[in-house]
Amino acid sequence: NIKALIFDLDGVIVFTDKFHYQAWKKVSDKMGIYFDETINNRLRGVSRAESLEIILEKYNGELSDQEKAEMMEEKNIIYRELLETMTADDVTDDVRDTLKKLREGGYKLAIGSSSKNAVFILEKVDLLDAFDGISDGNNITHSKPDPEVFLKAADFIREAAENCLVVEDACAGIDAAKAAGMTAVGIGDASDYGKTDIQISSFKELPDVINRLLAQA
Ligand code: B16
Ligand code: MG
Repeated sequence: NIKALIFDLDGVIVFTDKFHYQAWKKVSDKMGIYFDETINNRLRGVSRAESLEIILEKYNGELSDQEKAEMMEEKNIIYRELLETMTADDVTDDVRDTLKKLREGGYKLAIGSSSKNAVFILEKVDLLDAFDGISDGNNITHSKPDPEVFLKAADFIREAAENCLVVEDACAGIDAAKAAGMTAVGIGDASDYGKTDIQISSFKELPDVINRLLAQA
């Protein structure tokens, strides 16, 4: 019985991969590391530290933990400058209206994101109040595909995992949702991933998807 929805942030509610790309590109260019959009696609849903490890596959050399930390810090400063340009217009009407409709329907809504910048992003796009709980990169020790981020989200909104439906754009996120014992809805990149329970092509299909699940229950 679906009583709550947990949303991934990047790739579902907002689209910041272009900013991740620009920021990582600056940092990798400075180090002479090859980086392109294809590599950037592999960073979807992956933590900052794991993203750096993927980028460093093209680096011939060894970096100390301190040097890696500096690269991540530099990337994050550039990324946050780019995030500063975001406004309410960076969320589609479909997303905003659907969230409103779901809340009016009595569903609890939460965020389950790997990002440490989740609250900052939600503030910028004026969606902080749309959610009852936010689980993000700051409250987890294991990133997706580990279920921790979604289990914490369910905890925050006091809902049993089996009553939660997760909306995700990344395969690692779908795996995490299934490992948490939740229903997984794939959108965007994850929409044709074999492990999704339900695939959608647009956010506004969500209320119908839930109604269908409730009718089956
Ligand atoms: P940050 P999500 C993820 O967000 C992004 O998809 C991923 O590309 C990024 O590396 C990760 O957050 C960490 O972000 O550097 O801001 O902590 O899709 O889980 O909402
Ligand atoms: Mg995502």
